[in-house]
Amino acid sequence: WAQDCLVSNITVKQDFDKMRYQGTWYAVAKKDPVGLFLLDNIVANFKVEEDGTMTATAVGRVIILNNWEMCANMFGTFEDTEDPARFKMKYWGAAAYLQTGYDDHWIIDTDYDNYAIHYSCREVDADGTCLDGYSFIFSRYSDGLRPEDQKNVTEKKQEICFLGKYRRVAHTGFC
Ligand code: ODT
Repeated sequence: WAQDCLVSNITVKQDFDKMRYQGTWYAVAKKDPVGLFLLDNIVANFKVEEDGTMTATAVGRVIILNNWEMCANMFGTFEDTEDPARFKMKYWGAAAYLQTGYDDHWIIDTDYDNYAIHYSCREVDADGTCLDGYSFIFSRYSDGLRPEDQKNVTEKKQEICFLGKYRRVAHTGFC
């Protein structure tokens, strides 16, 4: 199977169910974008509002204004698209000096109870591959993925062409 790494060929979770995705997810690994923001101790909490909109809060350690280390409190709303696993995420911080943005937010795969793989390509190159993107591997458990989920997660990392580009996300209790 020849891999072309085209963003338009990336497949996502079939029939994604945002109700089952709700609750707490711990980032266990991250592929950073250009100008990375969230460093570690990243925990997201997803919810579906009464009107059906998915929203999330996230915390994580960040360094702002060259050397100030803090926990960022972030908020996001997820706009639905024609594909239930592809959203547009509008995000902002509790404080004005935190990042704001509008990113793709794709759920590549999840079993809802243990692991999830999130993907965002911010800039598609002229050849259709991703020039600047980020990805989170989430676990329902702060101490990492279950051994039985690791093979599948590794395969998905390869399918989104980010294999080898992840770093571990520590949970030290900072946030
Ligand atoms: O950290 C980076 O370098 C890029 C990512 C910045 C996005 C932070 C947005 C948080 C918004 C609220 C929470 C949502 C949870 C999302 C899950 C995955 C993406 C952060």
